[in-house]
Amino acid sequence: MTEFAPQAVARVQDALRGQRIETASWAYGNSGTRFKVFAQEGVPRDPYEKIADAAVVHRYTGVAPTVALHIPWDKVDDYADLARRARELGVALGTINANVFQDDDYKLGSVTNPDPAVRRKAIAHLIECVDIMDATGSRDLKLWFSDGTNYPGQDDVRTRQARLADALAETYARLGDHQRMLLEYKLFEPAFYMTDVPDWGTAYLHCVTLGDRAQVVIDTGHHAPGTNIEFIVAMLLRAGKLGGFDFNSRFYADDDLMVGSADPFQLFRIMHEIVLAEELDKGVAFMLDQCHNLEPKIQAVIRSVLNVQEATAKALLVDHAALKAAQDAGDVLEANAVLMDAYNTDVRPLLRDLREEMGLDPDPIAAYKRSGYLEKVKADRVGGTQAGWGA
Ligand code: RM4
Ligand code: MN
Repeated sequence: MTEFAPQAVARVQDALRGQRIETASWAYGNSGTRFKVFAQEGVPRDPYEKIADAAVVHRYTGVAPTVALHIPWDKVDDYADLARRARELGVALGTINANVFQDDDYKLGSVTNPDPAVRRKAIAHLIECVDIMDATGSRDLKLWFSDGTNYPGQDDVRTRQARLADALAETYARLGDHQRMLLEYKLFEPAFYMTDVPDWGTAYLHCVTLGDRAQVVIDTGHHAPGTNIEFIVAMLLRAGKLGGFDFNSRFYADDDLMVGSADPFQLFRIMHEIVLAEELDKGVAFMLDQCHNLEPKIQAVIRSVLNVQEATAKALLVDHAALKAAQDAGDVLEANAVLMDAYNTDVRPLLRDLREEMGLDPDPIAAYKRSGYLEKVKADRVGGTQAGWGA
């Protein structure tokens, strides 16, 4: 195995110290499939308890200082108070995710619905989410639309695109100067014949029309099998349109498994593009969008944060000068070997050292387990209704 110079290790550790990974409030609640939601003991019963769990993830990892909210799953009377509580716990509220996919009204779509009254309702919700961002101090509004059709001929494709463009423009106009709109795409599901924002090209076209603060978000689970996601990363970076990631893993469809579990090499390749473009600390949001149906949730979120860190550390270890020299010389095998040397490095010792320097336990999962937090919340969080988006 290649030995890396101490200066290279120090540079990697510096970059990792500044990395930020946002966790998702819904990862802490109960989740499942359309067949069954398996409840877990100790699961939060309200947004305040979800934030407490997110704060625990940050306490042990040191790199997860924000938590994303999903509205209305995380609806509270006073968002400024929720933000204050988050600050007390050492974290902040992050991206606001809009939800226009769970009302009966949205059967034929939300912002693309043929009925203008339904479209108005959906747009009002998107604007309400910006009001919430003002109260929470959030930078990003993340939009994912389940809109689409199940049968050819069900509705007109171009008309639906025009409705979508109008809704996005109205919402974009409501954003403050420091706020961004992140538009997510997804290949299929729940619509089966045609999805209104199925791919990065569609998301990109809308974002270009809207302006600089409209950016595309890549949910790693939202592609066809075999899609070269790092190519999409490179294209969007080149166009200045990569707003962030919803990280998770997939084997089949939108499985929402832990990032870096199904294909850690893919995660490395994605982070390599980010590092190459020097975009690690320039505003690309690294978010988790996962559900932990079987495994203990907080521990799974910690594991996911560590997986992103490990992939980033490996990407930072790529010797760019050697890579470029091999590429320029047309040395296919050497170029590939430079990349694989970095990927095959065990970065766990480097990360353990870094955590010690940051005043953290070198083994976040062991430290979390020793803390007794899960046992405590299991005992405390009795009664009430557990959070979950129910399936
Ligand atoms: C969607 C999409 C969104 C997420 C919802 C729960 O598939 O990934 O980002 O908010 O699921
Ligand atoms: Mn997502």
